[in-house]
Amino acid sequence: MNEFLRQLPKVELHLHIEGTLEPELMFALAARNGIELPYASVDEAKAAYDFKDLQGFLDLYYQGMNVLRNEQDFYDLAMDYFKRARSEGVMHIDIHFDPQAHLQRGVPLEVVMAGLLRAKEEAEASLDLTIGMIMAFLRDRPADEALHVLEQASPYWKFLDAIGLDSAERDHPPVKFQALFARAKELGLVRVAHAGEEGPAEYIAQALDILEVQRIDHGVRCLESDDVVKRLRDQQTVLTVCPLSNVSLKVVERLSDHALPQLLAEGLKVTISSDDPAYFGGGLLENHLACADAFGWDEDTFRMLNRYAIEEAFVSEQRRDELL
Ligand code: ES4
Ligand code: ZN
Repeated sequence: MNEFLRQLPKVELHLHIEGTLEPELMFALAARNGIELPYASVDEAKAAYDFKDLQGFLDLYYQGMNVLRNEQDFYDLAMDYFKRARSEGVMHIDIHFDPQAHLQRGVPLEVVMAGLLRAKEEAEASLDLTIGMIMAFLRDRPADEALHVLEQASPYWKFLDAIGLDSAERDHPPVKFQALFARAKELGLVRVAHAGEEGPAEYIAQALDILEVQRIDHGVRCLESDDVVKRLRDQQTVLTVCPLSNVSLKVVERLSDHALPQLLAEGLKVTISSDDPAYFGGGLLENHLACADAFGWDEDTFRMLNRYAIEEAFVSEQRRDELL
């Protein structure tokens, strides 16, 4: 099974590029940029990645990305991950990135976009890997700031496949971003949103009804509402479920307790992703291996999950045919 999963051409729909920052690169960039880290060593950083909940993780995630200052830093971050993912058999990644988290620190949008787009272009030219771009907005920041950033991003609209919604979910319901998502729709951008990770099933319903999203990121708490499950099944809305993330952030205690088998049994269009691999114990291959171990899935199940991901990925028709 391990060899099968390594070889299986895999597609990842839910990945935060800032969450791929391995401690080794964090230290290298800190040295390059003259930044002091709150950790004495790589091991000390890794030891700190023991999270109580989503907020506990987000605190370290925003602190970690403080080493990203220059265009080359964003390029190195992304290119390092693209190479690692490719070596694990990943063929396509839709990446989320968080402009507000960088703007807030005084890093201009142009710096972020130039680095990420250069890495995307080079990976697509040299690695047989394709990359989709999801500009994500921070739900724990004001809605008008998000709208302003989307307008400021006008030179880059043509490079975006979608907008997303992430960060602290509790008390930040999708409805807060109704105007942002309406504007994205007007611009012809696809919409996705994190919902039902720590927030209630009601937030999934809001994301579908009010934000008109094409995918739900996470969505595991849909099982708390028969009505929401029915809607997700009827519309075959993709859920990008992140097994190791859910364990790390205590959404579930153990992977063997995870609702993934139940989500599949409900007839939902489930896919597997890694979310923030540098913080949650591994990339897409590790997530597959952990699922094989916890659920005993057969090869056909993994083939089906990756087919779902390919069907939903932000790729050209030609690339989709290649991958299917
Ligand atoms: C995130 Cl796991 C998770 N949830 C919400 N927002 C995020 N940003 C980065 N990782
Ligand atoms: Zn996420």
